[in-house]
Amino acid sequence: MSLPFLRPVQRTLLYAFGALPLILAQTVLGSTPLGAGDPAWLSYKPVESAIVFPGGIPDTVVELGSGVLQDSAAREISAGWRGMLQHEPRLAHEEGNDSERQVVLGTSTQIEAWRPHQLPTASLAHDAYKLYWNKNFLVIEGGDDRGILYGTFALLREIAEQHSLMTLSQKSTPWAAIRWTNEWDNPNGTIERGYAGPSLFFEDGRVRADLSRAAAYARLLSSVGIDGCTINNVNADINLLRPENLHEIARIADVFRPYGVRLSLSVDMSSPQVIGGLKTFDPLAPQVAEWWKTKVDEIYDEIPDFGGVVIKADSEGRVGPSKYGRTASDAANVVARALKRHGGVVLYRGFVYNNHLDWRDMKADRARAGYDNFHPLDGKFDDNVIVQIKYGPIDFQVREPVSPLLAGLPHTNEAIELQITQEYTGQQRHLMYLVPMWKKSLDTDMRASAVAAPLPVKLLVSGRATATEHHTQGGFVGVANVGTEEWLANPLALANLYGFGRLAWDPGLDAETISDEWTRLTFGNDSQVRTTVNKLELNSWHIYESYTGPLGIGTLTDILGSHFGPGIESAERNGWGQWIRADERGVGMDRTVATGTGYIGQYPAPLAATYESLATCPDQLLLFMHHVPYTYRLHSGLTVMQSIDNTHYEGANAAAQQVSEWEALRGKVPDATFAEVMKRLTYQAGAAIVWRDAVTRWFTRESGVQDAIGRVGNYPNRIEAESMTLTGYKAVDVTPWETASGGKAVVCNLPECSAETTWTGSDGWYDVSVQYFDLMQGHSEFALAVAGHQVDRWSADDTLPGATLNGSTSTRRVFNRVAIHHGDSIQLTGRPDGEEKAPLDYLTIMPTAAHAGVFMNAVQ
Ligand code: GCW
Repeated sequence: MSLPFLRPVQRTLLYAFGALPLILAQTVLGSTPLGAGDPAWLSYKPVESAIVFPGGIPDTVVELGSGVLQDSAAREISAGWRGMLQHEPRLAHEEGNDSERQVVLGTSTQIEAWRPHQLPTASLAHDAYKLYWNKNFLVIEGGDDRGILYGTFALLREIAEQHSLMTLSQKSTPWAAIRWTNEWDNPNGTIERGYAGPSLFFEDGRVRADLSRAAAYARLLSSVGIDGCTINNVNADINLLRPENLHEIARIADVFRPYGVRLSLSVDMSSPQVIGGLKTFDPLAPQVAEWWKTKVDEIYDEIPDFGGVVIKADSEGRVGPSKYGRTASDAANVVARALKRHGGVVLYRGFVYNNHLDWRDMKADRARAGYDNFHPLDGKFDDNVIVQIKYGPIDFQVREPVSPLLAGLPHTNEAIELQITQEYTGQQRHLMYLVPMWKKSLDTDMRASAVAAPLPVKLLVSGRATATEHHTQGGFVGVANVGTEEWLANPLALANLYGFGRLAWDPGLDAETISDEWTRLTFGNDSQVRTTVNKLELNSWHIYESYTGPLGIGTLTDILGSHFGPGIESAERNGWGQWIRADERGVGMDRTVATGTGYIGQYPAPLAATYESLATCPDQLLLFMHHVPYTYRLHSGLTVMQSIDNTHYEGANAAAQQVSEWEALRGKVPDATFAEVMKRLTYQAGAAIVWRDAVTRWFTRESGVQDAIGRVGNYPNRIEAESMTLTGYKAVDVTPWETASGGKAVVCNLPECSAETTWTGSDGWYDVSVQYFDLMQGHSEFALAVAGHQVDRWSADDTLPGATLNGSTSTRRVFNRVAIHHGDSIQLTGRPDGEEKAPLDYLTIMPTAAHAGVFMNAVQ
């Protein structure tokens, strides 16, 4: 049998047809890191120094104090001056000649001692900074040494944005004390819900020997004001608390310290029993309290600036205080008391719910769980406990109302938990800038009364919302899950890590400003690059939401598997409680007080009233709050069903459009970045079609309501693999059915199979796309031949999440501008590899002219 794969691709044919942008023929997401310790937004590209420092570049950096933080600040200024201004400053501990321009670093106290009574040293809070000129001195004053470092990064940001610093005068104080990331890293080097390769911290069950990436990460965190990092999974490996491991973990704290990042650990509540050998882990047992105290003292012996612990208990199979009939506050407090004298805190997660709910019970509701479990404990937590609450009551969905628990703990410290890693939001393969979504939560007004002043969530997590004994601090936790592949693998996803830090520092910043800052720092100040990148980032939430979960229903992803591709019914009829309650009559969870689960009643009255009434409930949250018929008319005037169809088609078209927008930046951003983003946007454009078709077909079948303009189920340019002439290939059903066109695919159980069709259209130039499945394991090979000539071949070597044919593993290969004549044979050949049986779904053949030569029109 001839092996088409061994024949060279017929390049002459490709060139003759002007094989456009081969990049568009690329569907495979490789894992090519741009290099260890990639500088991300700290790349310090050259700027016009005459604009920034019209009076001359300060040539000396004077550290008034000493210590690692001031040293880091001075080193950072050197790096910034070198990269952006092409000058190497002198580092000194004493000022030079008064007539020379110099940068002076010091705490308020040091500055007062340096120029007694001459400078306006207002009292600065911890971590706060001021930047100002005093004669020839550009002063970076910090409330403490960490404030100096934050001020330094702020100054460097100003330079990178090429602002004139002639009249620089800035003061900035962080919004809240807790600005942490959580990393869900496991000792074996994997990261739960991490999408950028292995851990920076662990490998093969131990702390990595080389921690240079961890150090580089601390620098990135510090540059946006993040002051804490929890290095291990909240599903905590209990062994990390053993003495030999703590000793190793201290090495990570050592590389964090120069950047003011305090290390913290996730701990398991059963530690006193499992590694302490006690008979119990009952938080009220004196020996348990003693164990925690001894363990915490041991930690501080190793890590004197240890930040504290994160606790996930009584949640998703983790044990907790309920085993002994104790409460979350009992559990949090026993650990908090051990930490107290060292200045450490407990972040106790509010993500406690029953994952064995009875789906038949129309009053059961997972969304209620946070409030039901924690509100009764308000005021019972010690003052160094902070309850860490996910922004929404379910689980990091593409749209959720804000968790009512945030307004339900007036006498408790609270932090909001945001997710930087894109678990349910496209796993960094889909573009989604999360800042606008986070801001929506932070800006939600939880006012307790119609006449009282607004009470936005951002105020609730500041620690200043109410003056009570146990409500003194708060903050922001971002689940980052960075890995060794360029932090978040997708270069554009780094705007989320950057944005998280900036918002935690100042939630008043708007999403546009943050995107633009990040873009300028990352790519420079070119206006076309700024416009394009900002547009892509700012539209991305809307686009992703449009082709996934509509009207607040939840993301509609496969919740029982990878949380990536569509899997609509996975939400239904199981104990996880992410129900969408869709049947032939209607859709949505009735969470009203009047007839539903009563969830809405957990909100303060005015907000509850808004959600309770169909007249005022926003369309975007309709199906989260209400069960309605498919014919229900939205405020937009569309019926629910028509809105689902329209948004999914618009979303898929918009996703395709992103590819051509990015194409315009070829040569304007680094080549490797360009290629990596292009691969991902190209993949996304195809995946959006898979999503579109799955969701619209599923709801059409369920509701019996047809798309008013006939798009759903009608794909004129598509040829199903199972309808082609098959040699060796066999048709199989795909589960869930809506994730394959026609519900079927073909698979090959022989060394090689083929699927062939004869072109019945007219002669012309066409773009051909092949929809196939690429499983996590296996590298099947494919070839496409037209009129007997191979025009393309590729390997299914991506690592899409999944081992079966479904919406998570469905992907496509696009080949543009190929000449096809009436009567030509079009043949696909597949060679399986292991369990990956060269699976094919369908072929699409579109006239090239119909869409200006670029394969971007998703309507196919
Ligand atoms: O979103 C879910 C994730 C789990 C995670 C859990 C949590 C670490 O699917 O992987 O567990 O949330 O936040 O604890």
